Amino acid sequence: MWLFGPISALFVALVGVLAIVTTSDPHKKIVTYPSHVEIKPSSYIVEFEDHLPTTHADNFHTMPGVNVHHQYEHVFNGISVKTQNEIDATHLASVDGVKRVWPVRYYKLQKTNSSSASSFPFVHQPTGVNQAIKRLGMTGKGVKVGIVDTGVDYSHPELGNCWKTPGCPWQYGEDFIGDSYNPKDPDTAIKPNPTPMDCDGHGTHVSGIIAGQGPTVYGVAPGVTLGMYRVFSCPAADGSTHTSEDIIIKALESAVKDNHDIINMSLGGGGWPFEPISIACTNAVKRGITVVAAIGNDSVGGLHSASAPAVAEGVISVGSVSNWNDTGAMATVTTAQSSKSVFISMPVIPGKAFVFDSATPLAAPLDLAGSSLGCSNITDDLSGKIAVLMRGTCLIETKGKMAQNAGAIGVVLVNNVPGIVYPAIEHPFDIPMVVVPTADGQFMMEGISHGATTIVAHKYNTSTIPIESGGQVSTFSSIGPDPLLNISPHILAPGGNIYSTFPLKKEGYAILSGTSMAAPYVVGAVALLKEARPELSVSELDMLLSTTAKPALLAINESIAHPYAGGSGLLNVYNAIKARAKISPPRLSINSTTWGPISGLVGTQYIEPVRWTARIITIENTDKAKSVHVSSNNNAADSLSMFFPNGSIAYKPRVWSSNGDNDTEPMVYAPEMPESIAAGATEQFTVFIIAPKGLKESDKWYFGGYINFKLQWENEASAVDYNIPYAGFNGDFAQLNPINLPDTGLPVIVDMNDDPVENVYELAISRKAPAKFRLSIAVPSQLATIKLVDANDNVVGYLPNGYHPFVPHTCPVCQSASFLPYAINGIAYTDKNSRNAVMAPTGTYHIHVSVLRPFGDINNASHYQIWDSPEFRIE
Ligand SMILES: *[C@@H]1O[C@H](CO)[C@@H](O)[C@H](O)[C@H]1NC(C)=O
Ligand SMILES: *[C@@H]1O[C@H](CO)[C@@H](O)[C@H](O)[C@H]1NC(C)=O
Ligand SMILES: *[C@@H]1O[C@H](CO)[C@@H](O)[C@H](O)[C@H]1NC(C)=O
Ligand SMILES: *[C@@H]1O[C@H](CO)[C@@H](O)[C@H](O)[C@H]1NC(C)=O
Ligand SMILES: *[C@@H]1O[C@H](CO)[C@@H](O)[C@H](O)[C@H]1NC(C)=O
Ligand SMILES: *[C@@H]1O[C@H](CO)[C@@H](O)[C@H](O)[C@H]1NC(C)=O
Ligand SMILES: *[C@@H]1O[C@H](CO)[C@@H](O)[C@H](O)[C@H]1NC(C)=O
Ligand SMILES: *[C@@H]1O[C@H](CO)[C@@H](O)[C@H](O)[C@H]1NC(C)=O
Ligand SMILES: *[C@@H]1O[C@H](CO)[C@@H](O)[C@H](O)[C@H]1NC(C)=O
Ligand SMILES: CC(=O)N[C@H]1CO[C@H](CO)[C@@H](O)[C@@H]1O
Repeated sequence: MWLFGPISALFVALVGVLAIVTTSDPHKKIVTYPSHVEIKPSSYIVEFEDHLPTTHADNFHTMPGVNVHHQYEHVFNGISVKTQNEIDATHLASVDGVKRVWPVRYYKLQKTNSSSASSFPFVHQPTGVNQAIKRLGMTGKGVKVGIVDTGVDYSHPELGNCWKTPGCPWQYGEDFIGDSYNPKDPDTAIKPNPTPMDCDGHGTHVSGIIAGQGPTVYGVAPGVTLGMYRVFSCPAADGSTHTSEDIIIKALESAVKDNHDIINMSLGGGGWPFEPISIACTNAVKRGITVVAAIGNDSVGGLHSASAPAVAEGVISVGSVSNWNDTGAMATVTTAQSSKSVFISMPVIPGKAFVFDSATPLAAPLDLAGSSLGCSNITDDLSGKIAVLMRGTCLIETKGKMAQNAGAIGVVLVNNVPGIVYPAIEHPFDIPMVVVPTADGQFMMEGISHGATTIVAHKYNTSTIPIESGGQVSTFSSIGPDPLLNISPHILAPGGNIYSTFPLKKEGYAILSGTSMAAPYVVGAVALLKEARPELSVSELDMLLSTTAKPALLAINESIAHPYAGGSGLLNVYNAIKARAKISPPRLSINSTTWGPISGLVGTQYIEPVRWTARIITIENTDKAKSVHVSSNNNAADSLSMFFPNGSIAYKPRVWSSNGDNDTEPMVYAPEMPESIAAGATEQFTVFIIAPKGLKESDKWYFGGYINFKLQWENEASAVDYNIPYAGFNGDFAQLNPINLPDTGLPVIVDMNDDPVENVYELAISRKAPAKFRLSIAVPSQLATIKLVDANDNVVGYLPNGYHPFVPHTCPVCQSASFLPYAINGIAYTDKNSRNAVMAPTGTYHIHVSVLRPFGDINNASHYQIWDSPEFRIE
C-alpha cells in the first residue's frame, strides 16, 4: 500500500536540511552508515559548531578514554579521535558545541585498467594546451599544485628525479600513511615514510599528466611547483589500496597550509555535498584555492551517479572524454607466405613487457571445447610459443592462465570489436599479454593455419592508431546531477586510454583510463590559465574554462551530450586564456520551475501554461577597445529519464531524442538580449527556459541543452563561441518519490536465497530463518528509515542499519556499490546506531519505510515518501 504525503509547499526545504545538525538530542548528531560501509573501529570525526574556535578541541584532549588523532583547523572545524573503554559516539555527541559525529570510513582506491607503454601523448591539440604552451609560452610557472594521491615516484626522469632540492618541481608534501596500512588487519598502524614514494602507480601517473617534463610524457603544465600528499598505502595482497577519511582531511589541511593554488582530489564517496570530505573541500575553495575532483567512473549507475567530493560546492567536477589515438607498438609477423607489420597494444599487465627480439613462434591452440577462446584447458604443448586467442566469453585472466598452464611464453589476444581495449585484470598471471586489432589477429590465425608463423616485437617501438570515439564522452564517465539538481560534471578532459609516467619499478610508463586521469588534466589547465591571468578568482577560473569549452558528443550515438553527462564540454585552455568576455553564471542548474503562463515574455505563444523558469545572464565585454556583436542560439540535448514507463529504474537512461520538434525540446528565449555590448561594458538580460511541453511529466524527464552565444568583435569569420549549459527536471522535483513502485519488484522481501517471497505472511521469520528486505532508491535521499512495526501499529524499532542518512542513489553494479539489504530476523534497535537491541515477541509485523524526498525538510513528515510492506509473522 502506498501512502502519499499531502502536496507540500515548494522548496522550503534546504534551510531545514541544514538545520538538522543543530538539534540538541545527541543521537540526532550521530551519522550512521549501513553495514556494507567499512568503518574504522572506535574512530570518529567530530565536527564542531561553525562559530566555535578550534580551541574547542581542548575539551577532548582531557576527556578520559579519548585520544585525539588529528586536530583540523583550516578546512574542517573539528577533530578525529579514537576512543577506548565505554566511550562511544553518544558520549562524543553529548559534549557541548558538537555539531555532528561521523564514524570514519575507509576508502579504497579503485582498480585501474592499465597497460604499460612508451610513446607520446597526442591529446594536447584539441584541448588548446599545445597553443597555450607553444604560442603563448605558458607552463604554469609560479603556480603551486597540491596532489592528494598514492604518492609519486619522484625519481622518474620525466618527473624531475629530485625531492625538495632547489629547482626541483617537488617542493611540498609528505607521507601521511606508510606502506602497510590495512584496515582488515587489527594491528594495522600508520607508519609514514620520510618521503611520499609511490608503490601503487596512480599518483605517479596523475603527476605526469599535470607536469610530465618530457621527452615522452609532456604534462599539461610542466612549469608548476608541486606537492604530493600521500594518503594511500601500498597495494595489499588482494591488490586493494586503502585509506580513511580522517587521513585524507589531514592531508588536505596540510596542502591548504602549504598555500597551494590548486588541489587535486578524487576519491568517490557517497555523493552528498554535506559529507566531511566535501565540507573540507568547500572550505579550501573559500580560502581561494581551486579544488578539482573527478566525478567518478560509475556511468553504469545512470543519472545521479556523481560522487563526492566532486559534488561539493565550489569544487570543479570533471568528467572524461576518450583519447583520439591509442598508443601501442608495431611488431613484425612473418608467415610462410608473407611478412606484415601489425599493431600491438601495450602490455596488458604493467611490468610484464611483451618483448621478443628474435623470431618467436605463434600458435593458435584449441581449448577443450574446441574453440580459440582459451576458456578451458589447452592440451597442446605451447612450450616456447606465444598463444593467439580470441577475446570473449570468459575472463581475460582465464585465457592467460590456460595459455600459461600449457607452457606458453606470451599471449596475443585478438580483439572482437574495432580498435584496442585495455581489459581490467584482477588476478594477474605470469606471462605477458598484448591485444591486437581483429584484422591483424586474423592475419596471424590465417598464417598459422598455413605453416610456421613467427613474431618479432622490440621494446619501445611505439606507434599509434586512431580511436573512433576520440573526443566523445567516455562510456565510463559518471552522470550527474548532484542530489540538489546541480549540473555535474562541470567540464570534460581526456581521461580514456591516457599514457603517462608510472613508477620505475613498474616499467616507468602506463596507459590508464578513468575520470581520475581527466581531473589532473583540468588541474594543469587551471595552472596555465592562472599563470596567464593571475587576477582571476576561483570562480572566474571555473567560469572561463567552462564557458569557452566545446559541448561534446556521446560515443554511443553521436548526439550532443546532455549537460548531466558532459557539463560544459571539452575544455580549451587557449580559448579560456584569450577570452574577451565573461559570461555568468557559467551554467544554469534549474532546481525550481514554475507551472503557468509565462509572465514577462511578451508577444509569444506562451499564454498557455508551461513549466518554465527565468534566469539573469550577465555578459561583460572585457575588451576595453572594441564593442562586440552578440547573437544566441539554443542547442537542445536529448532528454533523459531514469525510469522505465513501468516505474523501474533505467540504469542506462531512457532517451527522448531531440529531433528539432519544438514541442518535445526545451526552449530558450532571450528577448532582452542586447545586439551589441560596448567596449568594457557589462549587460544583463533575462533568459526564459521552458521545459519540453510535449513530454509527459509522469515520465520524469531531465531536459537540458546549451545556450550558444556567438560573440563577434571583428568580422563574422572570427566570431567566437561561448556556451552555457542548462538542465533541469520536467516536473516538480521535490515531489519525486525516491523509492520506485512496489509492483516493479522493489522494495521487496526476499528469503535468504534472495528469491522474492510471494506470500510473505506464510513465511515464518525467526532468528534462525531470517529474511531480507531490499529497497532501491532512485534519487539520493537525505534520510531513509526502515522500521519494524507490530500489528497495533506500534514501532518496535529500526531494522539493523535501518536509520540511514545521506543515502546514495542505489547502484547494484557500481564501483562504489550501494545496494541495501536489511535483515529481518526479529531484532530491532530502539536507537539509530544499532546499539540497543530488542527482540520482537512472536506476532504479526510489517516494515514501515520513510524516505525523504529531494530538497525535503528532515523534520517535516509530509516531505517523506512512505511505504508499508505486507504483514508477515515473526516466531
Ligand atoms: C536553487 O539554487 C540556488 C542557487 O544555487 C539556491 O540559492 C537555491 O536555494 C536553490 N533552490 C532550491 C529549491 O534548492
Ligand atoms: C576511476 O577509474 C580509474 C581507473 O579505473 C581509477 O584510477 C580512479 O580512481 C577511478 N576514480 C573514481 C573517482 O572512481
Ligand atoms: C592522432 O595521431 C595522428 C597520427 O599520429 C596525428 O596526426 C593526430 O594529430 C593525432 N590526433 C590528435 C587529436 O592529436
Ligand atoms: C618497429 O617495427 C617496425 C615493424 O616491425 C619496423 O619496420 C621498424 O623498423 C621498427 N622500428 C624500430 C625503431 O625498431
Ligand atoms: C585442467 O587442467 C588442470 C591443471 O592444469 C587440471 O587440474 C584440471 O583437471 C584440468 N581440467 C580438465 C577438465 O581437464
Ligand atoms: C575497464 O575495463 C572494463 C572491461 O574490461 C570496462 O568495462 C570498464 O569500463 C573499464 N573501465 C575504465 C575506467 O576504463
Ligand atoms: C541514440 O539515438 C537513438 C535514436 O536516434 C535513440 O533511440 C537512443 O536511445 C539514443 N541513445 C543514447 C544513449 O543516446
Ligand atoms: C521552433 O522554434 C524556433 C525558434 O522559435 C523557430 O524558429 C522554429 O520555426 C520553430 N520550429 C517549429 C517546428 O515550430
Ligand atoms: C520494466 O520495464 C523495463 C524496460 O522495458 C524492463 O526491463 C523491466 O524488466 C520492467 N520491470 C518490471 C518489474 O516489469
Ligand atoms: C585532480 C585529480 O583528481 N587528480 C588526482 C588527484 O587526486 C586523486 C586522489 O586519488 C586522484 O584520483 C586523481 O587522479
